[in-house]
Amino acid sequence: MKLVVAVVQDQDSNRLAGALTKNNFRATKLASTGGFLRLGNTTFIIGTDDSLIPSLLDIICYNCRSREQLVSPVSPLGGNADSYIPYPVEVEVGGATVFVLPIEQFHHF
Ligand code: 2BA
Repeated sequence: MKLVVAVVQDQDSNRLAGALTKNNFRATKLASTGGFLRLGNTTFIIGTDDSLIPSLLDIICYNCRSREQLVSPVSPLGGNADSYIPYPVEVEVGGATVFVLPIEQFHHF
């Protein structure tokens, strides 16, 4: 058995949750925040059999799009302004960041 942790953009979370339910995957949705952009995103935790990992990854990949996001750099108050970029910078975010972890034990009481 594996634990899949998938960080996705909020815009894709309902679509992905629906697709997971439709395909009989059990999932928990957590509200999360990206460390870099400091924007809300959604983290899914999904426990499933090893044999189902490829189809789960297909579902995540199909339902999560990558998007351009503008980052406004914070001004360096009292700091060195030499390296400060005074305009928003575009970064590409997602589709999804996915970790697949082994599960030592699973209990469902
Ligand atoms: P954020 O940390 O807010 O990152 C959003 C996007 O900003 C990233 O998209 C990436 O394109 C860019 N980015 C992040 N850190 C950067 C840095 N140090 N320098 C330059 N650009 C940077 P994604 O890579 O698609 O990541 C989307 C979200 O997935 C992240 O949001 C974070 O919440 C999660 N994530 C990504 N990699 C992770 C990791 N290794 N561990 C835990 N969470 C991760």
